[in-house]
Amino acid sequence: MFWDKKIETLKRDELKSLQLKRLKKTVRQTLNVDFYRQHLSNARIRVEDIRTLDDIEKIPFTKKQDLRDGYPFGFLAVPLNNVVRIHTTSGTTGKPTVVGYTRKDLDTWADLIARNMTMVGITEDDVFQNMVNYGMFTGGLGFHYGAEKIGMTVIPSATGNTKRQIEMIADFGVTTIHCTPSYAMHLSEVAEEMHASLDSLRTGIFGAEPWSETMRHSLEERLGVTAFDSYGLSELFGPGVAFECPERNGLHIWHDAYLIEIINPQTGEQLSDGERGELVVTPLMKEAMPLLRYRTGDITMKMEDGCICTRGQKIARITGRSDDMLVIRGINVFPSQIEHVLLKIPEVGNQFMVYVDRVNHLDEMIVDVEINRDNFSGELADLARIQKKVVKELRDALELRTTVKLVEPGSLPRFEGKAKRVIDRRGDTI
Ligand code: DLL
Repeated sequence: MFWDKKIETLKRDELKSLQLKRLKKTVRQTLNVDFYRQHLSNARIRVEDIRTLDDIEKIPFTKKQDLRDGYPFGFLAVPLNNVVRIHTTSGTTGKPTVVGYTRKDLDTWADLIARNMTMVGITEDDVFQNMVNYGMFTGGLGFHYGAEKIGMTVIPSATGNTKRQIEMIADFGVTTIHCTPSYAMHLSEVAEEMHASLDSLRTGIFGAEPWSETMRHSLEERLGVTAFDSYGLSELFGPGVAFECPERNGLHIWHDAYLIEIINPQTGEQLSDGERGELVVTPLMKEAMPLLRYRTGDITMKMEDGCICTRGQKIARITGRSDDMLVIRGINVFPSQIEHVLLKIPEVGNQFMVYVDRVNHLDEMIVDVEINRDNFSGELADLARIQKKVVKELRDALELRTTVKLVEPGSLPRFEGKAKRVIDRRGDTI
């Protein structure tokens, strides 16, 4: 099913000429921003120098820190009275990043979300419960207006009060839910405790953080949904940048709206299809806050062209962020790999926390995971057996020795938004 078949299935040549036209317009639009006027002049680039799509490589990257330095409105390319909404991303340190939208931006964004949801078979007949934060986070209002555009029945339930969320699913006959995968896992636990029926559910849209294939299987089984991965970031409107089609093998990126490159995060060099690196995006349809070659920090790769759904080239699911990657005794570890291992072990639950310490100059990784009472005899010997098993599975997958602590079911934190499962305490050690 298509929301805008012509644009979603544009032939390569037509797409390239549309991208080039929009790229030139975007570069011109950025000249309203002091930072970009300086940035382009330092690199000796004029709009006329962008003659082909490859010319984009002449333009230097834009980094998250540049946006932070422009706080609050330094990156707006239109007067503030043309900005009808702002969102912010909460950074872990310092000032947040501010994103502005014109009325046209909001319309473009809602349209991209509508494309995504229509692609997976959602229609105006669906009842949609949007269980994410409705404030400065882009997931709430972003999906809300996209869903309304399709004509779905929207329940803006936001986060919190999980029992009430479950009652609403049953009472309103909700067919489609949207939340972070970690909240979906919590929702399924609470529904099980309540012996609640979630029979009306058919589709789960999960995103805003990395999640593994094992997590997908687990959510599908527990919630009775088909689960789709949704990717986006506030700087590029929010959700809606890339989304899985019913094939669920990679995410379609909307190439008429986003020009993408994959680079080696260390050298900035372009990588080929099939090589994993950092996603760099130049949005082609943003008015209030155009960006050039924005470094997302997200790790993925371009996949081979030719999905049977006939839409364009896909990217692989995001494995993590270049800055979330833990380097433990020289070995690269993404939290999603740990999740993948733990979810395959029936004796433990699906919640975990990872702590990283430096002890006598050596990195130590401690993984706290809840025991699953259904598969645990209660004997001390069984506890030792399970612990050994988890250590072994983690070692086999990560090639790393970890300390595993088995904890009581329900004792680890649950998350309503993005999960924070890693606490790196190495900086605290003197
Ligand atoms: O998380 C937008 C969003 C809302 C996407 C709802 C999907 C659903 P930010 O808060 O700016 O925006 O965070 C963006 O989250 O750079 C990724 O690191 C991560 N991220 C988003 N989607 C995925 C995903 C929203 N599907 C940052 N898989 C991005 C992995 C994701 N990571």
